[in-house]
Amino acid sequence: MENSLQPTPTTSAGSTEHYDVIIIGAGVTGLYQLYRLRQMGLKVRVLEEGTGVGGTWYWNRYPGARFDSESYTYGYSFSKELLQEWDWKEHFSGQPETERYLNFVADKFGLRDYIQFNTRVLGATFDEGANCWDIRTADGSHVRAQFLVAAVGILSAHYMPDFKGVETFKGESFHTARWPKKSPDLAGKRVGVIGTGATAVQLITEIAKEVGHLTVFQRTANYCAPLRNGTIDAETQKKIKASYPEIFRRTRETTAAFIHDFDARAFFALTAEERNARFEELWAQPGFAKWLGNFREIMTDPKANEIYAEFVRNKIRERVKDPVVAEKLVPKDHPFGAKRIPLESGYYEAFNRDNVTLVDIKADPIERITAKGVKTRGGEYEFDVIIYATGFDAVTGAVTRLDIRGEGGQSIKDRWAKGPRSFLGIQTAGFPNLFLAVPASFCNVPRCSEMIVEWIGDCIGYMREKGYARIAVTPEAEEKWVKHSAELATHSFLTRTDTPGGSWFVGANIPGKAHVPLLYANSAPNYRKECAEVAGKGYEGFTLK
Ligand code: NA7
Repeated sequence: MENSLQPTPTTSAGSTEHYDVIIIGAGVTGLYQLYRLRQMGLKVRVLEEGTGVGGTWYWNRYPGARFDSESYTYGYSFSKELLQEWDWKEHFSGQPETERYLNFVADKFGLRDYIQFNTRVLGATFDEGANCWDIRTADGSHVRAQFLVAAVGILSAHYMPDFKGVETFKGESFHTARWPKKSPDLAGKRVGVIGTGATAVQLITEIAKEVGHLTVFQRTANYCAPLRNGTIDAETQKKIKASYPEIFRRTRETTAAFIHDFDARAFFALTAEERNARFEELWAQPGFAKWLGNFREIMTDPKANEIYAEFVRNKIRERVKDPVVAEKLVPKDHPFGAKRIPLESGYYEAFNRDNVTLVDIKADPIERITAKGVKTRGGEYEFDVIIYATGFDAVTGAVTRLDIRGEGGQSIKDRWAKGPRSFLGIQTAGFPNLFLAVPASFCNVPRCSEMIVEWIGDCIGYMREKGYARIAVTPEAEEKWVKHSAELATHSFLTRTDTPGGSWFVGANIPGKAHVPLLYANSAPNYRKECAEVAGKGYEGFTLK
C-alpha cells in the first residue's frame, strides 16, 4: 500500500477532542484533503453526514446518475499507483462505479479510520483567544480544531421548492439528491418528475423504460446534447493508462480543465457552411465537445449564440416525433449555455414513448401537491411516486446552512446575504483559519479541487514551519477579489446576471437568493496561477500571526 497511515484515536460523544484540522465532508475534495494533511502528519478528522464516502456520488444515487466529464479526467491525479490500479469501465462513469472508486481510494490510502460518519455538522464558532474552531454536531458533541476546512461541495445543499401540500401526498416521494440506498421499485408505477435539469434528464431517460406511466413537469426546456458514452475495452484501457501524463497536461491547459477547449477562430470569419461543418463534427464527439470545444464567441456574442442555438434546436426537432411535443422541448427563452448543458443518452426519444407525457408548467402551472398527485391549473395528475429533481442551493447553500460564526460572533450566512465574499474562493474575511475547499470556479471539479486542497495543505505547512497560529484574509484583498470576480463574470452568458433564464450559476434558481455570479469565471490555468502567486509571495493578502 502506498503511504499507509496510522489511525487517530477516536473520541466518545460528549468529550471535546482537539484536532489540528477538522474537515467537513468526505466527498471528492474532503477525501483528498484528508490524505494530504495526514501525509503532513497532522491530527485530522473528517465529519461526514452520510454513512459512506463519496459526497455527491454518495447522495445522488438516482437511476441514471453519471459523469458528464470523461472518467479519466475526473479521477484523482495525485497517485500514479492509483491511476494504474483503477480501471474505469465506461468513458462516462455511472454513479455506482464512481462510488466504488471513491471507496477504493478511501481503503487504499487507509482514510476510513479518520472519518466519522453519520455526523452532521450544525455549526462552528471561532475562539478568538485560542485561535481555534469549536465545531458542533447534531448529536450534541463538540470538537475543537486549529483549522476548519469546509469541503462541502458546490452541489450538496439540495433544493426543495415550497409547493403547497407536499406533506399531504399519500404515495412515495423522493428528491434525487437524497435517493434511498435501496432504490425504490418503480416498475409499472405512475411516476411524476418535477424538473428538467441535468439530473432529471439522466433520470427520465433511465426510468421511462420501466415505469408504467411517466409524467414530466417542465418549466424550462434545456439545450441537451448527446453524451455518446461507451464501455472502455482492454486496448483503450491500456492507452488511457499510458496517456495519463498527457491527459493531465491537457486538463491543466484548457479553460475549464476538461480535455475540450474553445475554438479560438473568429466565428464570423468563417462561412456558414464552414461553421456548420464544425458544429456537426463536434456534435458527433463525446462529452462536452459541442459546448466547451465550440467557438468561444458562442458564449459571449448573442448573434453567434443564436446561430448555434438554432442548430441545437433543429437537432432536438429531428428526434421528437410529435411536432407539438418537440416544440415544447425546444428552448427559446434563453441563450445556449446560460444554463448548464445536460448531456443525454436517449432523453428526447423518451418523449416518443406512449408511456411518457410532457406537461409544460409555464403554460399550466403547478398549483399544489395533493393526496393523489400534482394539481396544475388545468387538472390533477395522479401518481404512485413523485420525484423532485429540483436542484440545489448551489455553491453558497452548503456553507450558509451551517451556523458558522467568526470574529465578533458574525455569521457567514449574514455576511453572504448579498452573495459570497471571499479571496481566491478559499477564505472569507473575519473567519480566520477557516478554509473553503469549495471548487467554485467554472472547472471540471476534481481538477480544481485538487489544486485547492494542495494550496490549503501548503498554506498550513507554511504556517507550521514559520510558527504562525492564525491566518485571516484582509478585507482589502477580499474586496479586490470580489470586484475582479464580478468584472470577469460579465464576459460570458454563463455567469452574467442579466442573461435570460440564468441558472444556479448565478443563484437564479432559488427564490429570494441573491442574484450574483457564484462561480469564478476566470480560466482554470489563470485561477491556478493566481492562487500560486499569492502563496509564492508569502500568502499576500492574508495576515499571519
Ligand atoms: P437544476 O439544473 O437546477 O434543475 C432543476 C430543475 O428543477 C429545473 O428544470 C427547474 O426549472 C426545476 N424547478 C426548480 N424549481 C421548480 C419549481 N418551483 N417548479 C417547477 N420546476 C422547478 O438542477 P439539477 O439537479 O438538474 O442539476 C444541477 C447540477 O448537478 C447540474 O448543473 C450538474 O452540474 C450536476 P427551471 O429551469 O428553473 O425553470
